[in-house]
Amino acid sequence: MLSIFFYLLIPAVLSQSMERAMMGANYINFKAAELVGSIQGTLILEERDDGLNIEDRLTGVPFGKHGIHVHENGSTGNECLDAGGHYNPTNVSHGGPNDAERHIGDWGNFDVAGDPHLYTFTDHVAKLTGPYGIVGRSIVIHADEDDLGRGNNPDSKINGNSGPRLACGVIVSV
Ligand SMILES: [Cu+2]
Ligand SMILES: [Zn+2]
Repeated sequence: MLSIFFYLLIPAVLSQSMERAMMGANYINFKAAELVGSIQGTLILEERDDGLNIEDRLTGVPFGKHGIHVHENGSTGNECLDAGGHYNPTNVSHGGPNDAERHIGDWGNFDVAGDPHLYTFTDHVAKLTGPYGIVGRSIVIHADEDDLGRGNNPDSKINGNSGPRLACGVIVSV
């Protein structure tokens, strides 16, 4: 039953977002990342006047908090390790989504309490295109909580110490 539910809903999200995007002049800035890994789902990204809108619909996510970031490489091989580190073109420390110092795609955590996980948020730093555009790079969802750079772990300032990679997807045009 769950898989039927999932497959019915994904096209609905896609077409709804696509319809919205097609109505605006910025329809070329409508992208998506299809995940591979132990989580199934799609993230829809749309650049709007008020920021980058990210809409997700995921299934199979263990309940709890999971770090989500934009990683440097547009590659999902080797169980998402090929995605590389956080996309960090200006060589700054890792942070949370509301911090002044953060990586381009430091989106904090998904706090998952249901399956499927449906969530929409707006980021005011990451952009799809331009000098630090994230199209062609990848999104990674981690097994553990992102400590937003505030932990005592040596990895906190690098990647939030959010552990293994559950799933990843390359940001592409749809
Ligand atoms: Cu990450
Ligand atoms: Zn980061």
